[in-house]
Amino acid sequence: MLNTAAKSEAPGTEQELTDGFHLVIDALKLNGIDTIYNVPGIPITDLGRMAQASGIRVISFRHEQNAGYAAAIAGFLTKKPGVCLTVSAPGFLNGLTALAHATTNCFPMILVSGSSEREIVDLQQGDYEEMDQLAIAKPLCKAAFRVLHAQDIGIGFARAIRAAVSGRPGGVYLDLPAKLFGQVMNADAGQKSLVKVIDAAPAQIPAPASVKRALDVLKGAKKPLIILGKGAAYAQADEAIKNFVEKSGAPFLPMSMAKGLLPDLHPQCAGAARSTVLKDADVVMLIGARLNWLLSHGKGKTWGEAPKKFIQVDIEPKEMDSNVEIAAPVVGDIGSCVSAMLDAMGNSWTAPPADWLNAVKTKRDDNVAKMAPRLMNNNSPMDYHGALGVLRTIIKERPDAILVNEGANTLDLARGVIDMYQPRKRLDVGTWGVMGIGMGSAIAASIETGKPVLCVEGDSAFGFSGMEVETICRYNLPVCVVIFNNDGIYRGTDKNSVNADPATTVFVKGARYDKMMEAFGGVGVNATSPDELKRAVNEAMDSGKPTLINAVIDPAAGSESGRIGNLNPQSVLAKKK
Ligand code: OXT
Ligand code: ADP
Ligand code: MG
Repeated sequence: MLNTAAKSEAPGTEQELTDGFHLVIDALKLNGIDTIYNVPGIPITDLGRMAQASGIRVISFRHEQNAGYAAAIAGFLTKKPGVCLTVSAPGFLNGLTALAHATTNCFPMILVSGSSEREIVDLQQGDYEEMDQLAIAKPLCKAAFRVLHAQDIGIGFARAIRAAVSGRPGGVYLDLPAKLFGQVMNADAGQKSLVKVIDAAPAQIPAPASVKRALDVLKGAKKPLIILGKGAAYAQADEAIKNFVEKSGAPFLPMSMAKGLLPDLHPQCAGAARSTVLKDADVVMLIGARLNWLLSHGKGKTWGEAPKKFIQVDIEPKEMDSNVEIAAPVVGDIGSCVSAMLDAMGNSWTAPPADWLNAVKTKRDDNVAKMAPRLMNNNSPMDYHGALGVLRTIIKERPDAILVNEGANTLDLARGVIDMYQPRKRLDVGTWGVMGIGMGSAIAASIETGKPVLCVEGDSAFGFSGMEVETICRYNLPVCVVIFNNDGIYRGTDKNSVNADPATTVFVKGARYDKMMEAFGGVGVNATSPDELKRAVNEAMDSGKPTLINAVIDPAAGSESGRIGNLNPQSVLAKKK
């Protein structure tokens, strides 16, 4: 229903009017967008107020980057574009990192930003917050548009929505100069100018020949492996994927945010035998996962000596052969591709050879057995395994809770220790390994799903978005933040041998992050042992009260860069000194 702004006043010409503010809100509502993540200010303060008054949920953050990360993960969770609304220049730039992150991770998101007057910006005459935002956004997102006239708002939003969710999803920038909001037009004409996007992400059916080729390659495998990536989680084709994997009988390896698509305790899960399956598999089928740095580009030591054939299922044709030859590309949306493969498998698919399945199982059982005793300790201060052991049990008991995770050791160890049981329950740093996604992801996860959220954060990682604990308290969200406080980045033990400045990687010793939560009316707890941690997290998850637990971790427990220390360049000169 159109949101009419006013009536024209000229006698004898009375007509219903609308304006840019109302048309933006109507365009969003018409397309089912019911939440905006924003930071208010000139020129979008009233837009936020009016959107809220019209029934859209407007979540106001303390910093646009966090609002942007919230929008990005909302897109991942819902398959609808997450919308972030920012003010011009500095607000826009703050949101831009998140837009680039969304694009890199293939999450649909729209960054809507107010901007300054075109005439002044283009002549560089120094407008309030002057910046050519469209030009700056363009290389960092999938598409970028500017709307100059009220009658184009409908088309502008339609283009942005379609660009964000169709094909490979990604970030879209929509530039709305301040003047646009006040432009007035006839309400009827305004309503007619709006566009409800029909079939925004059309199914992309794979070519039957590509499906047959993929199954032929898979059938020929002696040591098959299926790798599930976050594209598979995004696709929401959970049942088809589960049926396909089970029918294939092949071990599967979930990438970090694909954990839980099938439970980590599924008998075919090879998560705990990662190096073995990557090294020894002869045929690898990638479903919604790219052969980027996280998979060592499909070559080198990680992948072993034996020749391999890759099958890749992806919506983006250009992804094929990006790092190594893809023997069987299947281009289409994952739901359609996996269903087509499942149909074409028939009823007599033969399970992979038993020696392969046994080898994977043996390695998995070994690794699980090796880790088990480390998870049971009750040391104080805690080590990572002791603390994660209790969180692992808590997620097992509450499988529909959402786990947000960032840090270095805190990330890498939690990924291995905490088993996931349901799809799209693990949200983390994504393709760029970005610190700062924590609070935005937790807030959006809670808003979009209504589920409780457990946020496991390194103390450094938390610092990137920590002020949003006020947002969590303000909206009274069921978010429990656990900070693995080891006094620093990777470890709290570094020393500066030259002067009195602290070493570059350490923070204030013994900091009490729990006090931050108390400052805003939330619950703060200082936990010094796994027992205390368990009690505090269970209480938070039961009560749903915003809670922050400062989990005291041994400052010497972590390792440099967690599990990716090998990526640090080495200085030959520093070593010689
Ligand atoms: O098979 P093997 O034998 O090899 O064993 C594997 C599995 O089979 C086994 N496993 C299991 N065993 C038993 N049981 C179970 N259930 C099980 N599951 C698995 O365990 C091993 C390991 O398995 P895994 O983890 O699957 O495999 P692996 O080899 O690690 O996988 C490789 C990767 C690459 C896929 C994986 O490591 C990965 O996904 N890594 C992501 C890493 C990442 O993105 N890190 C974040 C960036 S690090 C750094 O850049 C940081 N910064 C800089 C910075 C950033 N990032 N951003 C911005 C905006 N500014 C600056 C900063 C500032 S981190 C950081 C802060 C760090 O400090 P914090 O205080 O926050 O954190 P702490 O470190 O805690 O202090
Ligand atoms: P991970 O980090 O988990 O390995 P990536 O982000 O590297 O995952 O890969 C995700 C892939 O999934 C991208 O190549 C993207 O094109 C693809 N993708 C996303 N959504 C779909 C979909 N609905 N159907 C098919 N492929 C998809
Ligand atoms: Mg730390």
